[in-house]
Amino acid sequence: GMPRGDMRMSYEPEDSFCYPTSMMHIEEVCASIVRSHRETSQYRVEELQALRWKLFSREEIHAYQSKSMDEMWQHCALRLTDAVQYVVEFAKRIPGFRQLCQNDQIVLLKNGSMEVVLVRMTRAFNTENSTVFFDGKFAGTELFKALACSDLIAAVFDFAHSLCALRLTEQQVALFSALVLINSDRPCLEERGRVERVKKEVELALSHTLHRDNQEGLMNKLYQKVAILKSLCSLHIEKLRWFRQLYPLTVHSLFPPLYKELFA
Ligand code: MHQ
Repeated sequence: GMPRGDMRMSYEPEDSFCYPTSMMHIEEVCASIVRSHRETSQYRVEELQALRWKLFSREEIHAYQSKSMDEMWQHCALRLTDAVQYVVEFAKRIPGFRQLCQNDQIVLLKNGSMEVVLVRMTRAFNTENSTVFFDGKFAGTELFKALACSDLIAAVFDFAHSLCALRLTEQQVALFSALVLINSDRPCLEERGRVERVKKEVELALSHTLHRDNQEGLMNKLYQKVAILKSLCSLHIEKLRWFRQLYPLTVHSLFPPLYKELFA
């Protein structure tokens, strides 16, 4: 199952996050989320920037395209799971997340971790040639041909393009990622009110940052992206169901447990 051992957090008084909202407090929430993002971001932006012209050769692309469908799915599931693991770590460090009940923590991660991976993808995306950092180099959509879900891949790349166009700072990416995770509209939350309270804090932190950056107009644009993220993640789940019907044993025996737990 979900690494419950991992998810179980030391006891903290439950009102540790409901002191009155003051400017000082919001600054602290901002700083804490930005730090958590930095510490769990898997790759630093400067690192990714430096590698952005390191492309796969024709031969390498061909090798990926020649993989069998189940082999390529397994490979991508592994890469995605690595990325998701960093997002789980990020979530645990969002002020208030660890104080939510375990059910709600899992609900938020099941619904939001892939969405945050896609938000983080913008840091690893080169808009000039539509490539993404994958396995140490930059890859275009054609490299993922063997997955046989070109519609999903095209939609994910389109999304990366449109989110990159907003030119978010690292701070804005951090706070937007937190807002995507702490979504009190997710089905099956047990203590929706508490999630709502944490969400309000994160929302305040994001709007505070946008105000400081003189970019309040971004808030609406970001909320538009939330809807697209939701549809991309449903498409991912739909593709996984389709794949599992074709290759049940691959999913059962070879996919990472965390990937199955969150998405299957
Ligand atoms: C992260 C690093 C990172 C890691 C993995 C159908 C299916 C199973 C998968 C990257 C979709 C294929 C992912 C690996 C493809 C869209 C997935 C496979 C930021 C995100 C990033 C770059 C992931 C982006 C999405 C990728 C390429 O820090």
